[in-house]
Amino acid sequence: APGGSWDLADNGAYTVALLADEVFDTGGNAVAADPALAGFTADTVGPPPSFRVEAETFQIVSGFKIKNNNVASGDQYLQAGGNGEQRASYTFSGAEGVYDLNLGYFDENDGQSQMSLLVNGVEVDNFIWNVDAGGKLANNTSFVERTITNVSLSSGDEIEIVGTKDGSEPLRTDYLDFEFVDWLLV
Ligand SMILES: [Ca+2]
Ligand SMILES: [Ca+2]
Ligand SMILES: [Ca+2]
Repeated sequence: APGGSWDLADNGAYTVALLADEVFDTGGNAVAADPALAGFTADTVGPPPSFRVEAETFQIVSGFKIKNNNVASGDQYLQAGGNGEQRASYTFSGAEGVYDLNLGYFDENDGQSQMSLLVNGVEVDNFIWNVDAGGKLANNTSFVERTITNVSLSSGDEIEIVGTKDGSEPLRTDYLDFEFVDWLLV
């Protein structure tokens, strides 16, 4: 391959040429040169681009309400609709692979909520909103991202966020970014 391995820049049509005096039969007779012995097309698939799914587009299973706020991505986020379990789901439909997930949310300083992220009912992360770095409302100071690394995903997998609000921190959840890491090993 050009450069030693196949990559996107190498995609295209190739011709295999046989040079003179390079291939011989058992009697020592050279096979005639053939400038167009064979051809093939290289069609390497590149990594899928990163993409964002707004939390407010998740299907609400219990609790969560959609709130408007122009500090949020997409001008909306999910927010706890009361005490008890808040749950929302998203059905993954991207390319099969390993992804880093970046959850954008507002970790306010007036509560320490709890959230889990599940894939097909299996918990892949569970964390307390205890960054508490900024203010007590949704704004630039309270906004944080949590990265959940190396999550294997296939089309049709159900991703769920499940949490419980605490104090005056109502679990304001903004988005989930999907960053492709690698293809799934088969
Ligand atoms: Ca907090
Ligand atoms: Ca608050
Ligand atoms: Ca949002």
